[in-house]
Amino acid sequence: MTEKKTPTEATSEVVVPERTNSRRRFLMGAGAVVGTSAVAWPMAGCQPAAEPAATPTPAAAPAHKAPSSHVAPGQMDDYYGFWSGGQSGEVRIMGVPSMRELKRIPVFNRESATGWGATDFSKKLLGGRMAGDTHHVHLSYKDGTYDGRYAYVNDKLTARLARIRLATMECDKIVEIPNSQGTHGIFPQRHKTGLVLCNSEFRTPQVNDGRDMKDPSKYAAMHTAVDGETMEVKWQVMVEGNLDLCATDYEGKYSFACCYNSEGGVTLEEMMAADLDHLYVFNLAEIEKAVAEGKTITVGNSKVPVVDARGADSVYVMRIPVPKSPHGVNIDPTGKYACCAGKLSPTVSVVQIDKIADAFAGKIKPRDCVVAEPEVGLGPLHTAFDNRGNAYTSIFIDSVMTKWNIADAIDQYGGGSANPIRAKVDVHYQVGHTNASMSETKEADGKWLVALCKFSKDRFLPVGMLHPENDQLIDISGDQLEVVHDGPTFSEPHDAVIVRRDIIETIQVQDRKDERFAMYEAWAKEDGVELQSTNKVIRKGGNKVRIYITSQAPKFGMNEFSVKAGDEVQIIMSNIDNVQDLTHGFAMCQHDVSMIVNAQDTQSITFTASSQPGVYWYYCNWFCHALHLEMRGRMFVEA
Ligand code: RUQ
Ligand code: CUA
Repeated sequence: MTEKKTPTEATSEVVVPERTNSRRRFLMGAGAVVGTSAVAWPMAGCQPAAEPAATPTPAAAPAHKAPSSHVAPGQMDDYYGFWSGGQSGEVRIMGVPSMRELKRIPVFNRESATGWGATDFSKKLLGGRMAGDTHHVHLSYKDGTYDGRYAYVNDKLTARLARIRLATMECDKIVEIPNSQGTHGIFPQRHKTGLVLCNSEFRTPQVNDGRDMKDPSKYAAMHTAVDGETMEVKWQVMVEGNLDLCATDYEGKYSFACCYNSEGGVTLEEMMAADLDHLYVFNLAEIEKAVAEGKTITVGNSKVPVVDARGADSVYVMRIPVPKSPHGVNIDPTGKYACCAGKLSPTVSVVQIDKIADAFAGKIKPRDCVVAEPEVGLGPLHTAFDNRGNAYTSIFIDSVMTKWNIADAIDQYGGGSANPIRAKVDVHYQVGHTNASMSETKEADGKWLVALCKFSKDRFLPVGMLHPENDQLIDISGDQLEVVHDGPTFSEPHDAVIVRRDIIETIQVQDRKDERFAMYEAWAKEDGVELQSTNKVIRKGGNKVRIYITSQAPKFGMNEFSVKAGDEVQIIMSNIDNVQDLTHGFAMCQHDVSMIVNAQDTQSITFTASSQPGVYWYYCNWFCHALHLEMRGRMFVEA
């Protein structure tokens, strides 16, 4: 093992070129290489053999020839892309291949446009929290492909899992995961809407109540199962290593987690010390059996049953040794292989899933499940697939995408002469996640690949200190990889899935089946009113006032109402227009109140009336009609 350097030491040796753009790339490379240069395993074979040279970036397309991703004005995309929104806490919907942003779905964030985080229902889901960090979006499955019902997304910041109902593209559930910090990788089961498995990346004392704070050897992490239908936490498995990315098989037998810190370290140096870390395999049937039989503990205040699987391999968990701080684990569309990207090793370890049962039974060693380990480049992170037996791995340090063939990689590992590397293409720059059209399903179709690059550097107009990230679209339909589109993005989409458009069916006016309608109906029943026809001020006890109001373009059902200074005012507004996209809003001047109310929808929001008596205008803040500006009324605040 060569001597380790901290990133600061390494970068301080770098002669900084004049242009800031190049400097940034240089620094990234130098800093990142600390990880790899310090890695002994398996550096012996680390020199890329006869790999094809990276394809040069295509020059700007000539004006007369549209790129293959061109979607003409008025034409629709073939795919929905679901992008996480990173630190923005949201989820984004993109059209693929045009890479046009179609919508933002607020989830863990406060959003002014829709009132998410301010409306009564969203406040209830968020429980007062206003920030999030979404990384991984995945859709619910049936028989190995998407069923179009739900999307699930993690929140790393507060260890939460949220669900989006795809019919409305709105968040309908959020659950907080106990005994966890840094919930990172998530993956739903693929045979049906079953469990959603969630990894906590940060190890903490269990119980985290002040005990064992300074003793990391007592820290542990949780692999948590949430019921994808009810969004209740069903069980947890406690393990010693911190868990990164997550995957599930196609049969409902196993879930997988990459563990990059087998050292149990709490500093960078400690976490990078070992040459081998692990791919954890969780045996779901055995875990559920233990839960059913009560062979569980509880941790802290949580009632969730916990299977304690720390220490040695057991019927519950097996640890397959893989080099070195592995990051992404992805299952190929045949369901046969789990591909685990080495991050600090230039390799991807390919685990043959049908060997796992023998390893659990002790007939073979866990490491014997590895059937290939191709060298794909420096800093492999995530892998996507086509329908022709090829894998596409994002290579962070080299800033390339590598296409390699799984069968050839297995042949090479077994001593054969095949070269699995098929093609490479430069991406710009430092690619993190990647995904291909339908890649996470058995219906992978090998058409489009996205490379979510963490840095764009010199590719766009400079916009201040932070440059956009760059989501690049790559045509993978041919033998080579062709970058066809640069997509600047803000606030770090970490991951994306690309879904055939026929799978998604949205509603055009609210069907009033969302869970939140039960809440509105209960209030209406209590007050003896009909939500969609009532315009009325109802004084509740004390200083509480409930206001039922309707909207129908271009008028509110009530032009004025009166409250007292300091009243707690709840607006319950129903949009009774029954036309698609005929959206109204309710905005109250000087009160920080703004919310969207879609066609046939009801929304509610609660605020404190100003202590300053006077006239306050409310208005419709979503364009709805030629007389949209006239759609307003007065709130009289009386002393
Ligand atoms: S991680 S760059 Cu949050 Cu998905 Cu891999
Ligand atoms: Cu109603 Cu604008």
